[in-house]
Amino acid sequence: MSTILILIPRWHPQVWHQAFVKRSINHEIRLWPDQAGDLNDIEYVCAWHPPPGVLRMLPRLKAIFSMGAGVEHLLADETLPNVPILRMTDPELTCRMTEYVTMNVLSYHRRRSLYDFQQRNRIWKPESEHRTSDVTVGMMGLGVLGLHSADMLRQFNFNVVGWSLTPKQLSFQTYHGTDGLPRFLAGTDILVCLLPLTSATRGILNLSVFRQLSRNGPLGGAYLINAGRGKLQIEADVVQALSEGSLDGAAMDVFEQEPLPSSSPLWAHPKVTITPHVAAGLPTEALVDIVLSKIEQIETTGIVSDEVDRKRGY
Ligand code: NDP
Ligand code: OXD
Repeated sequence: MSTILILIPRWHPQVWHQAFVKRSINHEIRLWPDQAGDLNDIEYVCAWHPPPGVLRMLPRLKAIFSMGAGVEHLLADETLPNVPILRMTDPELTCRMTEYVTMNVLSYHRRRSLYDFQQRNRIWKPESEHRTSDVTVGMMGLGVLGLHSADMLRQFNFNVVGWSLTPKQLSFQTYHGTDGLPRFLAGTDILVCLLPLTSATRGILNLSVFRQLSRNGPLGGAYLINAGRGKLQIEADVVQALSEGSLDGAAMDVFEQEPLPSSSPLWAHPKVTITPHVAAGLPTEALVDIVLSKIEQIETTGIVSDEVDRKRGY
């Protein structure tokens, strides 16, 4: 039996508490802050944007679970204790992200917003057709999520190119590092961002990057799909790029500030598609099961999987 603390002040802690209690008869479940009990008991923490300083108050902590794949919300705490950080990876979560990416790439490829507009205005006007192989999708981030999305898009026969920090040997064209970025961007019609937020990637989706995208492809412009993190993008630059034509559309699941303030010009922008950070959302029970099986693995085998490299920041 282990003692697990739920530390997710931004979500609905009671819902999570109930889900954990229901599915883990072998564990004692505590809830931050009111039902945390004696902090000396806590062995595992499930955290999402924990208040800085709380985790260092847990002397018997064995591991910290990020309740998402991203971990910047944990690494921001300078007092983080030196125990393994496990991030959320799971085949279902990966498939959810691939659905989101594929849905938006297909929307741009099949001119969804144009035909929606035409329907609303009773216009019958077929556009010229093009093949998926004529469209280049540039995948920023070739990790768990980026690679799975890339594979799916290649099944549709899109021309996929990729960009990562380190070199890769894959069956499609890849680029890496700052030196490889301009060549990666120059051929890209639809830019998909599945990067983690680190000091190197913050603000990477900016006007200079948008202006380097290809605008000569069959879509007649360039498109952005960002489901990585909001602080990867400069939102004022997205708006500027859309008005000057460096971008023709943007599908955004994540934002500099979440919830996206009602004053944001993105809400009403005709070329922007907004979802409220749900690209790879899973039901609470599914996430609880993932954590519980990882705890079981640690307790029975000592193996810690999906551990974050703190130096890299992801
Ligand atoms: P991974 O850690 O598996 O992959 C990260 C990828 O980004 C790697 O290919 C890595 O390169 C690349 N990368 C990191 N830093 C740089 C850099 N400075 N320059 C170029 N490439 C870089 O992450 P996942 O695929 O699992 O997830 C990616 C992100 O997606 C998460 O961090 C999270 O922020 C976001 N996310 C969003 C969700 C949502 O619902 N909106 C849900 C889940 C995740 P290399 O391979 O060389 O190491
Ligand atoms: C994640 C997320 O990081 O949902 O998993 O954003």
